[in-house]
Amino acid sequence: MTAADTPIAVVTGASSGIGAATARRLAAAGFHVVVTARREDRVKALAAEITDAGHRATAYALDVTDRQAVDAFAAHLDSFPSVDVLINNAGGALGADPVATGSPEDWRQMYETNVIGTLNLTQALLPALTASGDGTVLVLSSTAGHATYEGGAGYVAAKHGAHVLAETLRLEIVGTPVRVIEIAPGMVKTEGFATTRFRGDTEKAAKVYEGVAEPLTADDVADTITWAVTRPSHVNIDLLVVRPRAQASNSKVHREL
Ligand code: 8X3
Repeated sequence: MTAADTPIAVVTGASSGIGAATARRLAAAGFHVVVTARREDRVKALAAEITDAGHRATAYALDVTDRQAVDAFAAHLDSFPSVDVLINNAGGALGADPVATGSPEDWRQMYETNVIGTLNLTQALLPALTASGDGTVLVLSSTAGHATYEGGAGYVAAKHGAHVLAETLRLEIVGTPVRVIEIAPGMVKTEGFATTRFRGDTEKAAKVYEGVAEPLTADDVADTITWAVTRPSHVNIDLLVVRPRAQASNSKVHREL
């Protein structure tokens, strides 16, 4: 960790799900968390909740795809003693259509949030992470970043992009005091992921988890992220794939129906 008393961790997409759970866990582990998302009311409420629990948190409204806003955010962080950890969590899926009929606009948006958003934050904060003397860039990819499935191509392509970004960055900055961690979760039941993917169709969203005894929770993934980030500085968890026991691959899921 940095010489500063309290290390600073930036979490994107912290308005709900894995991002919010990760912010709670990192705050409890001793980080001052800077929680960002487009929905300002949500990150403000989360920061207040974390502060009320006796930990440290700051809210900042941010769209990771807006480079000017990201640069302004990086400038704002100059007033903090350091920036030690970046959790690139913002992202998500839109649609589950076959290649033959998928919407190019969905594909574009998924590339923007999952890849360009991660690129924006990583580029903007890398100088500060390096200056901390002990920085961590974490990319929350997905098992979709490692294998494909029918109806998944747009999301799978975007998550492969996020995986490649992490892998390439690790090669390029080796020798600097920044490690690059990729966490690739499989089936995680969060409040928003499937509902967003199916544009509010809760029936279709529920089908994703139908009969699966225990999909991962946002907190399971947050626990994994926090574990990876709190390893000693010289230990780099390059890539960690985490799935529920009931899931053997992207398309092999045990359902009790
Ligand atoms: C989520 C995993 O299987 O919906 O990142 O693509 S999956």
